[in-house]
Amino acid sequence: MRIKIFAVALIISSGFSRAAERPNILFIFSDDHAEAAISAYGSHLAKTAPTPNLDRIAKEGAIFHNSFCANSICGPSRACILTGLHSHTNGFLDNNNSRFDGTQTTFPQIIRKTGYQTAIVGKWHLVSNPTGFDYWEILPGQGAYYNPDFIQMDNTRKRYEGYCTDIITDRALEWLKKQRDDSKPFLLMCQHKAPHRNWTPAPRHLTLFDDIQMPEPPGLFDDYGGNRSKTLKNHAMGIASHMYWGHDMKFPGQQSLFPEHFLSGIANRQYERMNERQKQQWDSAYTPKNNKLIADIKSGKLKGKDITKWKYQRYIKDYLRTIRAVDENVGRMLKYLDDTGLAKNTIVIYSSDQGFYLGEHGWYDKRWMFEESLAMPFLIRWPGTIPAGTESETLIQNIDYGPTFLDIAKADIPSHMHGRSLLPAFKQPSRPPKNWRSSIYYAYYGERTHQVARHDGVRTGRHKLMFFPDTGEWNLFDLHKDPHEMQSVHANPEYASTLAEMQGIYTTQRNHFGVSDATIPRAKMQQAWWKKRHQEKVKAANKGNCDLLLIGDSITHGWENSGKEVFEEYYAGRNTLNLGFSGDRTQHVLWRLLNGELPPQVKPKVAVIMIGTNNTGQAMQKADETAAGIKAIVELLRDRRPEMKILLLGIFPRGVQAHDPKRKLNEAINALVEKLADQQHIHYLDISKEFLSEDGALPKSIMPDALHPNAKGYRIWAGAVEEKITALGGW
Ligand code: SGN
Ligand code: CA
Repeated sequence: MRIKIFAVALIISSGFSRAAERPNILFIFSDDHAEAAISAYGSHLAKTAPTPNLDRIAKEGAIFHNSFCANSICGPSRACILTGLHSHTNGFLDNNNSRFDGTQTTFPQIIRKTGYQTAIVGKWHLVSNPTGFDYWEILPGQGAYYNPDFIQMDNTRKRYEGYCTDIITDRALEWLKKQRDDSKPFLLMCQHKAPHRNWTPAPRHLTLFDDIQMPEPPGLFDDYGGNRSKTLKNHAMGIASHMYWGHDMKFPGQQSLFPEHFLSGIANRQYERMNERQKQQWDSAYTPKNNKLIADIKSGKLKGKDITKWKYQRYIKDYLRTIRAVDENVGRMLKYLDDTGLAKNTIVIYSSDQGFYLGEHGWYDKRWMFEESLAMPFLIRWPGTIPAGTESETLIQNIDYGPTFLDIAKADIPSHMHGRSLLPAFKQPSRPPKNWRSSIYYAYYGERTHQVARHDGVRTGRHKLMFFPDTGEWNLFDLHKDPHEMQSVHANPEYASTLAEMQGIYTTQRNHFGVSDATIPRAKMQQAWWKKRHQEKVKAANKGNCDLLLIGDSITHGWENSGKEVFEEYYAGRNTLNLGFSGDRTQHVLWRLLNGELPPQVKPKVAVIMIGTNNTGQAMQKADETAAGIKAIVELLRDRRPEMKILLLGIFPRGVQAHDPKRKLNEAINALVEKLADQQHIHYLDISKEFLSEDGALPKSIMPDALHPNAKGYRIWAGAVEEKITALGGW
């Protein structure tokens, strides 16, 4: 009986009692939907391709005109949303090599703990399976437009006959109808594949727009001059030169005609998935149009730039056709909310993982920090809170979504999150909230796909600064005078003070988020031994628990060599996992921890960390940057293992003499990281003195190369930390 009463009390004090007050959240999210393709944003396409259902969200709620992503590509944007963190901290930097570490704190996990029922349906694209959801059903990778497969919660796959956008909506509605627990508020993330490449329309939209010409965007024939980065012209995302006959232009089979205009090699894979009826509908829509193009080029009626214009029409119409299905399906969801009365207490948000080039700069795709792909649409309807017809200019970003949802759920926002709750921006949308940010930070980490050079930068209400590290170039844009970003004014003397000011903002933002080489997770897979060791460590970690975790570089690695005997004596009996890797810098440790060396079953009592001397030795990286790298490691461990004690060791002294510059640099790092200790979970110990002679020299008899301890050195080390480790681990 007593137990029962206790349980009821617990329910009342946690999520249950708040269920009624807390609104549901319907988050409708698409893939690559540019603002220009939502008529509420009022672009050149608004009249020819209206989106009435999306516009309805804006009309009954708010539209945000300065909404941006933090990294303009799929997986990374989604990871930013889930974690409230910039890419370098959530670890999902790019689509090619990243795997989302779902053991980190995400907003769905927290919101679920506070009593929300959570579900996600559709595109996920984060490699690992979703965590924090009561229900999920996701597309594998990019997913398919026709007759798509979905990964089920038991890891099996299920194929649904039909068109992807319709099916994702069906599945989301099905969940609402059959699985929703109406004693709880819900978070439903309905995430479309459309309008992602290869822009395959639904059967019912195959001839939509056939009888009209879509307006062309500014900059369709951009020449990449205007003092902009020389990397621009290396792109592989041009409408003129990088469209495939099959995949993009929807011609059947493998064409090889007119190779100066069309690439061959990738067929239309969606066609291959279609059933006979779908193929017939497809062929009857496309064949006449396709035949006409070939005839027109052959006869000389169409040549040069006109062919590019034709390609733009084919591209933009298919893209907008896929959006027509999105819009209709958003209409279905809104109708369901209306019909059931849920609309009143449900926040509806429409957004997309990033924007997209619809021919601006001659491009399709995204990645660049130029407006069209930096911008993320953001429409929100919140009856009773956001006045209908609100237009907001506040600078918002995808890292804000998580904190916002948590705030809506009346949950605490973890202090490590980079983003901020948008609630103040919703409540007083006419102007930016007090103390709001005046600039956003953006970073793209580079990938071979489409050959966009890595770059990062900041954007204020008026200016945009970009930095391209591979070429050392700065670009500066005045968005008021040059909204299409055709001219970089970084070298224009009239903008000298603006450049200096923007560079100051850039440095401040990077410092604020701790961005530098030391914090951007990095693998060393090109080194065979490192790759092998990493794989072995992942395997060892997956075998079972460990009680003592050692994290570091060659000095920690050395417990397996010069320190072996001492290790046997002190640590072998403590179920120890050694994650020391020769040559590693903070960024490599971060990568390893994010990529399998700390699986869920490893729950050490104590982690001993010593890292940073290679940031000094190999790069002479600034003390505050290396310290930020160490802090990032500590924060990652605090997030993943809140119960674990951390013993952070000051970096050992290096260099024979006390005044050795590298020694000094290590000391400066130590002075900064010492402050991380809270004496509760994080403890700091500097045992440098144990190694040094009275005059501060580092004796060869302990560290023969003035960097790595010998057996004697390892004995000194073990002796000096033993008391602390024993106390922390309760051994
Ligand atoms: C695929 C596309 C690219 C696109 C990336 C990233 N090629 O690789 O054009 O840039 O996805 O898109 S395709 O052959 O599959 O069409 S993202 O939305 O996942 O970021
Ligand atoms: Ca995308």
